[in-house]
Amino acid sequence: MTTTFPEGFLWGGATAANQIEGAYNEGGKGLSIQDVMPKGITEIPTEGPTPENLKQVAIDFYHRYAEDIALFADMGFKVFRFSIAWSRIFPLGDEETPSAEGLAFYSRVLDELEKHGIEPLVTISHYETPLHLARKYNGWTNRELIGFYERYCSALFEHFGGRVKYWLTFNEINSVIHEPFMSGGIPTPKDQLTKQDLYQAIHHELVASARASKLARELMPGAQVGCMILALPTYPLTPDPSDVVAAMLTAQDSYAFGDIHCRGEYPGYLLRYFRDNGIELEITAQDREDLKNTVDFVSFSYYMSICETADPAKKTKGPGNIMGGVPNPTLKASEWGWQIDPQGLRVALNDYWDRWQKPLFIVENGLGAVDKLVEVDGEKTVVDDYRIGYLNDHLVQAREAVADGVQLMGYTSWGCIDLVSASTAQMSKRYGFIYVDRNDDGTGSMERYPKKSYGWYKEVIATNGASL
Ligand code: BGP
Repeated sequence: MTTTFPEGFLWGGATAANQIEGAYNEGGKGLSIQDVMPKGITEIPTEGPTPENLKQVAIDFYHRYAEDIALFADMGFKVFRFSIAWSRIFPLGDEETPSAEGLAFYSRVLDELEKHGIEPLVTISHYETPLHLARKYNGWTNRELIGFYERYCSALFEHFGGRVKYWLTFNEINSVIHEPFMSGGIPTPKDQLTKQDLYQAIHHELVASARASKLARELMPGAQVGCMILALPTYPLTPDPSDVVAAMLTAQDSYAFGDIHCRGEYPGYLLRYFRDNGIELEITAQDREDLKNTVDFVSFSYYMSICETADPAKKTKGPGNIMGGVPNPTLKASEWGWQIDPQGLRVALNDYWDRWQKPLFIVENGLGAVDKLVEVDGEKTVVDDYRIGYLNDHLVQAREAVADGVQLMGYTSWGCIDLVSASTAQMSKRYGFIYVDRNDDGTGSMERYPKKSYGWYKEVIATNGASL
């Protein structure tokens, strides 16, 4: 008998505020770092907001949330992952009092989810540090951000505590190693940022994350707090033991974040890395106490695996290796070079479960592709069999992992509705089950059209995965 997904499995979709909401200067919102990133991760941030930044309007979820949530409900979503824009609640980030208007918007979103019986899964910080905190404090390099984040969490937990059970502290917290501005609000250019400052910033985020867990336990009994990690299963490029060790060391970049969140202290291999690189962090006795507030579950994104090698001559870089590693010669890739490896998901699930023994939640997975709107039986749609194939293959592997004994809470596919891409800042890299008529030049009617994958996913949810 094939093992199926557990009863009550949380099927749904995932988004982030800056990629869907738009209304970047409405409702009392302050600027976030995304408002000066019109080109995604590739270019230097602009001085101020510029009209070509598609995130200014995004897919206008700020005004269309009711319509969009109704579509998610029609697909049968049990859970919807979204982020709260920090700069809607604290426009500058360092104020004393939260914005009533900002809180009211998310309260309306929660009303709508409750109406449809959809469980919210809230990311507290998803690549959208208030710009003022980046510019005035140099982002997370500054210890003061722990206090600002804690105040922000208190406001959320006090207002939404009874309504939101599942919380994620920082989106893809390990990505700060590669993307210090997007992930850590650190404006210092990457090549000028010292390892010392980078790891001190990481330390502040880790303490803030642990303090959020502590606060959640105090203010919201019954709530569950998870960390969120960018999963990057790392294989040795060849069976040469030197490549195996190289892969092990690269994998530790991601493991470290889960280890600290799950074990409450720094792992030995990271302390060694600090010693070897002359990094001496300021870690107070209180920090050590705080870090002991471990998470209830581990969530992660999964898009690709990578290879690693010790041989400098083989250290090629594929277009998809934005987080490091070298391409795997056995795998095909998406149009953006992200290598497609469904079995890697089973590997990651088994690995994380064995390592941390905490329930796991796949909170991002999906295929970015160029979609073409066509007419079928008089209705506009996208025939996205490639996306169905991708998702089906990954879910089959998730089911294998469940059969392996992994405790899996749920699956939220990334960009369940088309949204602005994080890396390219464009619309044309689409992930959704729902097509949004908006183009890279900002034109388009904003109409929503269900794609073929919409009906496919609805069936997957209705059958709890038996249709895969
Ligand atoms: C993750 C981010 C998301 C999302 C996704 C897809 O790293 O958490 O915000 O955008 O990747 O990436 P992209 O939009 O660059 O294709």
